[in-house]
Amino acid sequence: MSIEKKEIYGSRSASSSGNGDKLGESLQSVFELALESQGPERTAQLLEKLATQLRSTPRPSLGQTTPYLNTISVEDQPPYPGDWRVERRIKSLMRWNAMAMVVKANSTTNVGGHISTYASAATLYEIGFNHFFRGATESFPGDIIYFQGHAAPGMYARAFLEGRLDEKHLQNFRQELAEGGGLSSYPHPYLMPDFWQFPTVSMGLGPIMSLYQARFNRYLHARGLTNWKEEPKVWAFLGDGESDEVDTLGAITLGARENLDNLIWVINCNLQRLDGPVRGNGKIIQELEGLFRGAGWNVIKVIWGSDWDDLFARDKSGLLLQRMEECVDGDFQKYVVEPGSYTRKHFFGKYPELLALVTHLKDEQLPKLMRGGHDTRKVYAAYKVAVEHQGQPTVILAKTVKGYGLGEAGEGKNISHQQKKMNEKELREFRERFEIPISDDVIAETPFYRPPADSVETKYLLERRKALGGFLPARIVKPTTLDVPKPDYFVEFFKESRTEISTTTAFGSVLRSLLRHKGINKNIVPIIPDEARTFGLDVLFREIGIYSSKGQLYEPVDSQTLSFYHEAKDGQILEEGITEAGSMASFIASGTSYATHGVPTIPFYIYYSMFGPQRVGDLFWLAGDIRAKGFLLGATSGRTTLNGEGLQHQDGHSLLHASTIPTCLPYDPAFGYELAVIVADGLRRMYVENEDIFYYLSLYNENHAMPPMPPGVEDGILKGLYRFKAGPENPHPASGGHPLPSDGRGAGGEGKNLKAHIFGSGPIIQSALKAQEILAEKYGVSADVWSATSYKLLRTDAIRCQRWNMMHPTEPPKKSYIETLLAKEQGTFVAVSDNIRTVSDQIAPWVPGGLFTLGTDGFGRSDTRARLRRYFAVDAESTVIGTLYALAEKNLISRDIVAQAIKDLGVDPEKMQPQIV
Ligand SMILES: Cc1ncc(C[n+]2csc(CCOP(=O)(O)OP(=O)(O)O)c2C)c(N)n1
Ligand SMILES: [Mg+2]
Repeated sequence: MSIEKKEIYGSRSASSSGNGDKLGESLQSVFELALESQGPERTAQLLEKLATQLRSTPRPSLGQTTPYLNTISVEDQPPYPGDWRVERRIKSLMRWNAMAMVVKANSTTNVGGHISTYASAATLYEIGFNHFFRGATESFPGDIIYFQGHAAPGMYARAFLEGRLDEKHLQNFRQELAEGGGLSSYPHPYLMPDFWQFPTVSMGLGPIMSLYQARFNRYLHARGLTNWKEEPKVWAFLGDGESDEVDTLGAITLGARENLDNLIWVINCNLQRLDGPVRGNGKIIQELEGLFRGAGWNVIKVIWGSDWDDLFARDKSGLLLQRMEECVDGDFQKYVVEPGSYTRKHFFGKYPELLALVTHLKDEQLPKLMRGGHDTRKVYAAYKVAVEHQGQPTVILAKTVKGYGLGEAGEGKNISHQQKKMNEKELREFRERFEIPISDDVIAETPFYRPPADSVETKYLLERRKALGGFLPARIVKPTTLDVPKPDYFVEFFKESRTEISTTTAFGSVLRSLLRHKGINKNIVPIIPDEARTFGLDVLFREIGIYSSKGQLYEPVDSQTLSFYHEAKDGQILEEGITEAGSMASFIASGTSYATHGVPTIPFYIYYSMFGPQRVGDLFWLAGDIRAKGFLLGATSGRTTLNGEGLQHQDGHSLLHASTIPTCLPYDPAFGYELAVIVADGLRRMYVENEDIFYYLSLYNENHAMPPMPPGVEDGILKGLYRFKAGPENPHPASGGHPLPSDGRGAGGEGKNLKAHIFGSGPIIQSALKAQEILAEKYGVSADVWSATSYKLLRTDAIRCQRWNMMHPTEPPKKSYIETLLAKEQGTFVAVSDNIRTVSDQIAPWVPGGLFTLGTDGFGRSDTRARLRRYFAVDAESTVIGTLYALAEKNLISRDIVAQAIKDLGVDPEKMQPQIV
C-alpha cells in the first residue's frame, strides 16, 4: 500500500470540510476517465479490485465500512426548507409533554413508561413529521410508519399538540381501564384502533414486518389491486439494541433483492439498550454499516452534528477522525456523562493537535457539540437522500444520546432506559434547557403544556401536517364488503368423497374452488414457505403463478410439465422460501391490507404446523393485536398422523398455542365438509361482517373416507361440537364379547343400556368410530361419536356464561352451548385427539360428570401411525379401554372388564409412558 494512513484520513476529512481536496478531485477525474474509456462494467471491476486492496489493510473502518463520518458531506447538504427555530420550539414542547406523561403516571401509580427513548429520537421523528411522512388522502394510502414502541409517549405528545388528544388522555397514559379510557403503553391497534397501525414493541417484529410490508405493497400494485399514483414509503424506526434480534437483520437481503427503494429504516443509534451499552467495546454504527452494505442496502450514516463541521474543516492532521475511530462506544457514552473537562482531557487531550482545535471552546461547551441524530439539518439531508434514492432500500444510522436533555436524571447513563421519575431540580433544568414556559410554582406537578391554537407553533405544526396530507399515526378503516361465496357454493364438499383423501387435499380443493370464484378470486393471497409440493399445491404454480418482481428470467427445468415452476410479475402466490417469520409477516401485511390500503385481501398461509406458533408465536400474537384477518393452515398436523418424521416435526400442541390468541378461532376439522363450512363462515365474518378475527385450521395428511355432511350440523361445526354418529340403541355383544356387567356393582346391569360419548377430532375421529363399533360389539356399550371441531370456542363461550352468572347471582343463570348440548346426555364422556390432552381438557369443567381425555402428551417418535397411536394411546383399542375405564371410574361397570379388555385387545399395559416430567 503506497498511500499513507495519514493521507487517507486527511483526504476524507478535508473533503468533508469542503476545502477543495486535490486528491479527491484527481480521483474523481480518474474515475470519470475510466468510465468514459472503459465503460461501467470494467470500471466497477477496477474499483472492486481497489476496494479489496483497501480491505486488506489493517484499518478496521475500511472495507465493508466507511470512515466514522457522516455519509453526506457538508457541501452536499441541501438547504433546510422549514423554520428550524419554530420546529425546535415545537419539538421542545413534545419532549416536555412526553416526559411529563411518564413522570405523572409514575408519581401516582407505578405503571411505568419510558422517557429516554423518545428523548433521543425526537429530532428523528420531528423531521419526518414536518417534512416527509405523508398522510392518507383519497388517492394515496399514506406512508406506512413503524414507530419504535418505546417512543410512544412522543407520538402522544405530538397528537396532544395537534389537538387530537386532550390532557385527560395524557393523564391516563398506561391507565386504559381508568374512567373514560386511557392511552395504551405502546402501539397497539387492538387497543387504539383509530390511532396505531403497527405494533412494534416486541422488538424485531417491526423491522421484519416493514420489510415484507414494502414487498407486499409492490405485490398489490403489480396485481392491479391498488391505484395509487405515487408509491407510499415504508419507514421503520428501530433501536440499535433491537438490531440484535434475529428478526431484525435476518431478512434484510430481501430488501436489496427486491429493490425495495420504498423502504427506509432509521436506526436510532444511541449506543445503549436497557442494561448498558449496545457495543461498549466496539462501534454499533460501523457493525451495522458493514452488515447492511453487505446485504446490498444504501447506508447513510449521520454521526456528527454541524458543530463538528468546523472542527473537521480545521483539522488538517486527520487526527480528529483517527481519534474517533480509536474510541469505542463505551468511551462515547462516557463523554456524555462526564463534564466537558473530562472530554477535553481524555478525548481531545490524547493529541496536542486536537487540544489546539478546541481551545476556543469552554469546558461546558464541549458536551454541547451535537451528535448527528439531534441535528435538524443533518437528519433532513439524510431523509431527503433516502426518499430520493433508487434501486435499494436505505438504512439511516443516526447517532444520538439516550435520554438526551435529561441531564443528571439520566442522560447517557446506564439507568437511562428505566428512568421514570424526575425531582424538582431535574425538572427545572429540563425546563431551562428546552425553554418551556412553565412557572416555578407549578413545575413540581409537571403540568402538560399546549400553546394556544393561534400560536405560531400550533399554526406551523398544523399547516405542515395539512400540507403532507393529514395526521399520523392514524388508522383509517373504510368498511368494505367482499362478495364472498355463500355456503351453497361449497355443495361439492358436502357430498361424500369418491376416494379417501386427507383434509389437506380437501383444503387444496376448497382453495382452488375459491380461486375460481369471481367475487373474491383476485383478493386471495396464497402464502407458502417452500412446502407447496408437500401439501399437493404445486398445481397452483402454473394456474395462478408465483409472484416475482422480475418475472421469470430463466426457463424452468420442469417447463414441460403441467405444474411447472412458474414465476410471473403478476403471480398470485407468495412463495416465501424457508422463512416462517417472513411468511407470517406477509400474512400480516395481507391480513391488514383492508386497513393499510383500504383493499381487503384474504391470506391463506399454509405451512408445516410444527413451525407455526411454536416457532414464530410472537408474530401470531401480533396478528391479533394488529387486527389481521385470514386463514392460517397448520398442515401436517398431529403427533401421530405425521408419521415417520419424529420429535421435531410432529405437532400436537399448536392448537393450544392458537387458543391463547384472543382473536384467533382455532379449528380441528375431521372432514372436508367441516372445513368448507368453517371457511365459508370465516369469509362471511371477516369480509362481510368485518370482524377483526383470524382462523387457525389444523390440516392432516392421512387419507380416509370423507362422508357426506349430516343434516343440520353447520351450527355445531362452527360452535365446536356436534353429534356425528349416534351409537346403536341396544347393542348386544357378539359372541365372544364380554357381557354387560352383572356383578351388582354400580348402575350397570344386564339389559341396561350403557352409554358413552366419545369426542374425536381430526383424523383421530376414526379411532373413535372404530372404538364405537368395538364397544358395541364386544362390550355392549352404546357410544355416540361427536366431532369436536374447536375446544377453545366451546370453552370461551362457557367462560363467558360463567362470568355473567358469577356477576348476576340472583338472576336465572345463562347456559353455555356445551352445557345445553350435553345436559340431557347420559353416561360417560371421553375425548380423543392427536393433540396433547390440555387441548380437550379445556372444556372438562362443563361436561356433565367430567371428561376423560386421551391425547398425545410427550415427544413424538419416528414410526408408523399404528405404532405411534398405540404408544400414545389414541388408537381405537386404547379409546375402547379409555371409555371402559371411564365407565368403571363411575362404577357403571366392573374394573375387571377393563382389565379383560386390555388383554383381549392386545394392549401392553406396561408400555413406556410418553410423559416425561
Ligand atoms: C423482544 C423483546 N425483548 C425485550 C424487550 C424489552 N426491552 C424493551 S426496550 C429494551 C431496550 C431497547 O434498546 P434499543 O433497541 O437500543 O432502543 P432505545 O430505547 O435505546 O432506542 C428492551 C430490552 C422487548 N420490548 N422486546
Ligand atoms: Mg438504543
